[in-house]
Amino acid sequence: MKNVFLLLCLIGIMPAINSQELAKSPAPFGPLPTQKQVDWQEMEFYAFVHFSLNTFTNKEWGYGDESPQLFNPTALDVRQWARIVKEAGMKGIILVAKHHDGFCLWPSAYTERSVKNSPWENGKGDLVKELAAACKEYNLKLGLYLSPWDRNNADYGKPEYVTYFRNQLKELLTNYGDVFEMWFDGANGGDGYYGGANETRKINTLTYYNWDETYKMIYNLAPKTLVWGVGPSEARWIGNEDGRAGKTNWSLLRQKDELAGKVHYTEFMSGHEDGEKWVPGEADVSIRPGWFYHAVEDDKVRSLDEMVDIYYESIGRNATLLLNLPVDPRGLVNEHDEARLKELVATIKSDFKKELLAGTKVSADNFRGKINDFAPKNVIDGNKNSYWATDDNVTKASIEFTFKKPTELNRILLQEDIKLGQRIKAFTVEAKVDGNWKTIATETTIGYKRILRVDRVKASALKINITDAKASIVISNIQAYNAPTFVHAPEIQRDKNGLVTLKSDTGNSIYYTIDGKNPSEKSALYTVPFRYDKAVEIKAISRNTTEKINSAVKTAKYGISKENWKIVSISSGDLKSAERIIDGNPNTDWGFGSETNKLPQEVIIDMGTSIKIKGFTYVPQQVGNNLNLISNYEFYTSSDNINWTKQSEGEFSNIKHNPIEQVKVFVGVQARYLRFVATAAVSKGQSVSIAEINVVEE
Ligand code: FUL
Repeated sequence: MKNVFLLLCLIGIMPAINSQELAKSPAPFGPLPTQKQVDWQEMEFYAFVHFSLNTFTNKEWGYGDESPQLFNPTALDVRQWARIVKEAGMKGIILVAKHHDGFCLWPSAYTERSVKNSPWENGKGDLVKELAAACKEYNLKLGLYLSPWDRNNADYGKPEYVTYFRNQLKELLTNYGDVFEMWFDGANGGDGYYGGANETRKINTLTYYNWDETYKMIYNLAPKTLVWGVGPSEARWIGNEDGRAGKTNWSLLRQKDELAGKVHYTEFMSGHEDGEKWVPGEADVSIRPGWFYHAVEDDKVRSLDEMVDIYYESIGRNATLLLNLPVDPRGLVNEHDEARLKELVATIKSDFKKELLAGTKVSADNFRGKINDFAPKNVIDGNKNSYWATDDNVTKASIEFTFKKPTELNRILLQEDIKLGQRIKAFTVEAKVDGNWKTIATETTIGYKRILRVDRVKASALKINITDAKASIVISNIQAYNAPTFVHAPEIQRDKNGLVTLKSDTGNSIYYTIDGKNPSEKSALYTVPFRYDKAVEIKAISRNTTEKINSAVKTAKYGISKENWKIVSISSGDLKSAERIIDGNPNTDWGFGSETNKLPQEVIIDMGTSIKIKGFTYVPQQVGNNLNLISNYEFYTSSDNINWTKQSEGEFSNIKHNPIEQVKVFVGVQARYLRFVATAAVSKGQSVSIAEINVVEE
């Protein structure tokens, strides 16, 4: 008998240890991801491309009446997009195949509003097809955005439109190979062209599209496609368009409540600890303020500082990162965006250059079984399928890493094995510095991936204490790194009177230029605020003088200062307080007085002198929960405060979810007086507020 056992062991049929020593794997806990969701989460970083009629009309949302003839890229090259995305280490591209204005980037059989009626490739082109081929060539996955809202379609709001929408979905899911993600945006219903009706159409997003049926159809046609957004989706919006997840981020959601309209989108940042379904977060953000390309934003590409924060606050907080590269009217990813993306990738690469825990001695105060199956050292073996697991019911435990010699570190990366559920509710990190344990982080969830940025410590040992979990602990990976010191670029502010203040992290020096040249440590050293009231481009860097490292360059462009600006009249409230509209500080705002709910409201500004302007900007209120946003406006100029000319009117598209400075340009005009009228608010019965009005000088 003994011989038979040995023989079976030798040929590998039976394990060579007796069954009592063999521990059972931990049972899965709570809602679990499907394999599709696990594969998707492992993609981590992928690109978004917004490119459509809006690129040519300079809008964020088209009304639906724009001519397809305007779609005319001169040098469109999808292989350039794919190359840039691939080089950045991203794993796929989600293309906006149809945005809210209804224009289709593929020759849909169900509408004339598509590339087939554009001059591009003489109407023979199919952008979805071209991109699908480029993705294949570069080994990237293709995802598609089909806007459920269609401001062009005459049937929008009727059952016929839902059939149309599904027909288009069918086209996209069957003609272009695998689609890894289908994106359904939450903006639905409102005013639009609607086949010439030019009216407002409200629909109930929860019921109108009959999502259950629509999803059934999708899964029948394309079971590999993960569906994002509205409806019973498999991944959720992160609740903002800044690309930032909550520090606490559960991949769970009370989706039943959500589908009953009981969840506010701000809850998406953290998900729900008690959610009944696995619906992980995807953080979406554009590399510049708008989703579509606007030339005026060429110098407003998000700073490297911001991009690095976004990376750590999305991928580093258990979300995926969907980064938008707005393709420009040539049909190319713009060079400003490509340059910033490269800087981001270089920074992240150098942050994670050398892993430090791999050679350490690992121990834990608890692990299941007596052999290696679930031993603590599994977290440093580089195998994502092996893990450290505690005995059932052990929800508090510590894992310790001892370095061969004291080691400097400032990044810690942790991963749960999500196939068994998301379990950890709280943990702390301790470092042994000069023989004493010091707590360097106190945190909440981990999930698929959590990355902590901590102050650099020189530690002889590192300890992770799981202090609370829903079930036994299952951690597949823990790493540590010593990222190079990141020097934050300085802040540049100029007030109404032209007083310039530069700020940087304590201990750093600031150098600046006002002649447009890039500053270095040889440029002027900033010591105290200085006055500069003329039009100027200020460029500044921070320098960590100990390590001799400079930050990226921060640029701020100003027209002449607002020193001579005055509020001439305001439709409600007092003139003095309304000065906040022109005080040069976006963090102070003016809310229209008592009878505020009544629109329109308006302000008249005297710039003190006549200048040539080609646009204005409205900075919405930045501070607070209710931003009192203006959705529609009229803008007039005058040289005498008597005769006014309307220069622009329209909507601040997408301001609700992306409350950034709104830039509106028009044909250059000489003006001294400005009249800004708020004609509609984002929420009905809401007061409106203005943080700042600026002009775009010619
Ligand atoms: C939003 C849309 O309204 C924007 O235009 C953009 O497409 C963004 C990604 O989603 O809600």
